Amino acid sequence: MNIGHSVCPHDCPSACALEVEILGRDRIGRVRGAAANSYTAGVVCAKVARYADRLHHPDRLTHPLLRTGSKGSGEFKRIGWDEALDRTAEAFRAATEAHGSESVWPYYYAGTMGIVQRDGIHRLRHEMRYSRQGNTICTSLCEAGWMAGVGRFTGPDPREMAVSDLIVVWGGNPVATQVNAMVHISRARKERGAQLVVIDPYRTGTAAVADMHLAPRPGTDGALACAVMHTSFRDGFADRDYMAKYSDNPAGLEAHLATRTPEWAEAITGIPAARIETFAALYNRTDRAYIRAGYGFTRMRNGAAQMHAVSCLPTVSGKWRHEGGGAFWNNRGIYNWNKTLVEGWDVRDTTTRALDMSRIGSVLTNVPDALEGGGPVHAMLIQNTNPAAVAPDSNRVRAGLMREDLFTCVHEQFMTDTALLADIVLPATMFLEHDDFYQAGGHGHIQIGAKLVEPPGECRSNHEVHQALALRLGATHRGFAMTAMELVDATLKLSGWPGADAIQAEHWHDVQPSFEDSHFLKGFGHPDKKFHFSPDWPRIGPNHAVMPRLPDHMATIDDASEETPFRLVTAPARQFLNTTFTQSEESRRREDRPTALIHPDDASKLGLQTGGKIRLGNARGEVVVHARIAAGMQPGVIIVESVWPNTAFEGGIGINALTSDDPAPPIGGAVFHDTAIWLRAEVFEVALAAE
Ligand SMILES: Nc1nc2c(c(=O)[nH]1)N[C@H]1C(S)=C(S)[C@@H](COP(=O)(O)OP(=O)(O)OC[C@H]3O[C@@H](n4cnc5c(=O)[nH]c(N)nc54)[C@H](O)[C@@H]3O)O[C@H]1N2
Ligand SMILES: Nc1nc2c(c(=O)[nH]1)N[C@H]1C(S)=C(S)[C@@H](COP(=O)(O)OP(=O)(O)OC[C@H]3O[C@@H](n4cnc5c(=O)[nH]c(N)nc54)[C@H](O)[C@@H]3O)O[C@H]1N2
Ligand code: SF4
Ligand SMILES: [Mo]
Repeated sequence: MNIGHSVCPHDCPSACALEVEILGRDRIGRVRGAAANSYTAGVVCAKVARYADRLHHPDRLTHPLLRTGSKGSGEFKRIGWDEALDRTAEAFRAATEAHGSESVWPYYYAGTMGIVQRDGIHRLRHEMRYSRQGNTICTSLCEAGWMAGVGRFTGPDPREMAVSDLIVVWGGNPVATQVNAMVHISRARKERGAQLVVIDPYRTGTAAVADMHLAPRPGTDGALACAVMHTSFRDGFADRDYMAKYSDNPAGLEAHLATRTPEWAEAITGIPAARIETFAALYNRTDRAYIRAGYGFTRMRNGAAQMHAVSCLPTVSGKWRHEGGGAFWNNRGIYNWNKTLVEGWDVRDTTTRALDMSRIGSVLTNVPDALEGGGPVHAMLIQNTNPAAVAPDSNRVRAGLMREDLFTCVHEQFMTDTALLADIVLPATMFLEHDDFYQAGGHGHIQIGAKLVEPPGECRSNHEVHQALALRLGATHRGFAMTAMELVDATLKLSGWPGADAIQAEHWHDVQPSFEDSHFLKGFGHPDKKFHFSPDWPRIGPNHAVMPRLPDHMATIDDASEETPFRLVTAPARQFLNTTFTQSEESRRREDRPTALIHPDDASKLGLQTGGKIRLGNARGEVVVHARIAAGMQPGVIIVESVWPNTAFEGGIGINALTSDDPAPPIGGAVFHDTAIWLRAEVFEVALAAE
């Protein structure tokens, strides 16, 4: 059988090297992880193994569509590509003429992580001087917190987890969200008897297989981290020589932590002090202790401070020095991209406004501060993302997308919640149907995924849409004249890497920095080469005044109150990837239905049983889900694994009706796991139905 080499394009730190069975010019079979890739190690998640279901799904969009009914009616008719592109270009031109170029807002995210197909939208944006986009929906809080202390986006090679003696998965759930990390963790457990500790508010799939699970109240990891560091100083595990050489303010930190005892942390986190001591003792006495920081614990109003606090641990005890020791969040800093051709850096005008993508609801409903002092948005190209479901404050997002004076063209693979609200819908190729190249967040490989099969119907790639719109709008950047593979090749070379042919020949190119660099033996990423316990927050983001001067619990979360006594976490679902894969029957079957996990004590107080219907709400909205009683979390914590489409919910609005688009300091960022809610059993309805 013909096997094609590719890369998983989805928004997942694993960026798996794939081997795809090619069954015909437009047909694939099974998808497997490449065994020879040292990070993928022959493993992929179940949802990608059955990618044929997604690629050949009967509901794929295959022709351009024009809305015929009222907005959101779901009534569309088939039109040709020329008409669809002409209408879109005309709407952009009309908005520009009437309201200026910044009234057009190209909007994108990470449906594909391919650099040409994902980021090429900027070339059109910059040349046309359309509004820019602040990319805050996923990584900005992690970035701010990591930058604050470490100063560079890399860390000890994730493959070193296989030679660690203790792996701490902090605020992430790799069993669901990046399964390959588990391969390396499992090796350490099998070969070295390594311990796995998971820090997560609920018993995730990863927590369920761990040696120890600490379940803090959401948004309190800063306190936990401080208590662990307190014990390091108290019990003689602080590495004073290391800190003298490699950190900015060890004496200040020690004095500050004197009062941050495990008892102090117990009151904030809800984790008993004795358990904090047990974990701290394990951490303190293990040299090869690897903290794998996830994203989850940063999706909070205090998220940047939480990430910073956690990244301080290995500095206090000097663990960065050891193989299999230190901390890792993401490798995005190692690739050295020159995106001039892809993004049009040479025509970028940084005086155009940048609108915060997480605040799309506020932007489109014309909240003045969200518009950054400018006027309303009147036209959008939405590509590679599904904001009607994934962005916070869904009721507001919907109200914005329903505006009659807003034109939207949505380029999609499926009729998503966002596409349903569009004026024009364009059908998009999938990754095996176009050329692209990829970096990895969770390891250090550059990979190329070339086109392997023909797309169905009239699907076109993102790059082809950029080219066609550029032609109609008069954008002439040389990147528009290049094919996707020419952009791949040229960008690789401009960035100092081998070209496309060379990388395709070796299948992937390993650019993980040396041991010395990734363990920061020559110093950390700041100009003074030190790790910063006292961050220079003003350098990191404009809203810095509230940030703690030293690692701490930052008490700015949306805490439980009398009216909203529960804390909601909307953690990722294993069989979906954000809303991608929500069309796949097998994924839906395995996820069952939108469900809230609830502590047994809370359930019994409310007279709730597993399967009972409950309504969750706050000032922003309400949703109805089914309850499932679950142990392994604290009372008062509710988990709704996400992101189900809006259409899967009674009332047609999904979980992000409850989440807020408050921009978290210091630099903005969505706070998906930081939501106070009330909860009601839907007994009234049950009683009525029984009559
Ligand atoms: N199957 C699947 N895989 C995915 C995704 C998906 O939706 N589904 N999404 C992809 C994307 S876009 C991303 S960014 C990554 C995200 O991958 P992760 O690093 O796993 O981050 P999150 O998805 O935000 O959340 C992970 C965990 O953080 C926990 N958490 C929430 N609040 C807190 C807290 O206050 N403290 C602590 N300690 N933990 C907390 C949640 O309960 C959850 O289990 O995964 C990618 N992979
Ligand atoms: N409640 C809650 N909400 C969340 C999160 C959470 O944990 N909880 N996680 C947040 C996070 S971390 C993120 S990153 C965001 C992600 O949000 P999005 O980036 O919007 O992710 P998806 O929902 O997967 O939507 C991606 C869309 O891109 C389409 N697509 C894929 N490839 C292509 C392509 O090549 N071309 C085009 N045109 N389209 C393509 C897919 O069909 C899919 O509909 O969601 C956020 N929303
Ligand atoms: S684990 Fe992540 S990168 Fe690997 S196949 Fe699954 S979604 Fe793709
Ligand atoms: Mo994400």
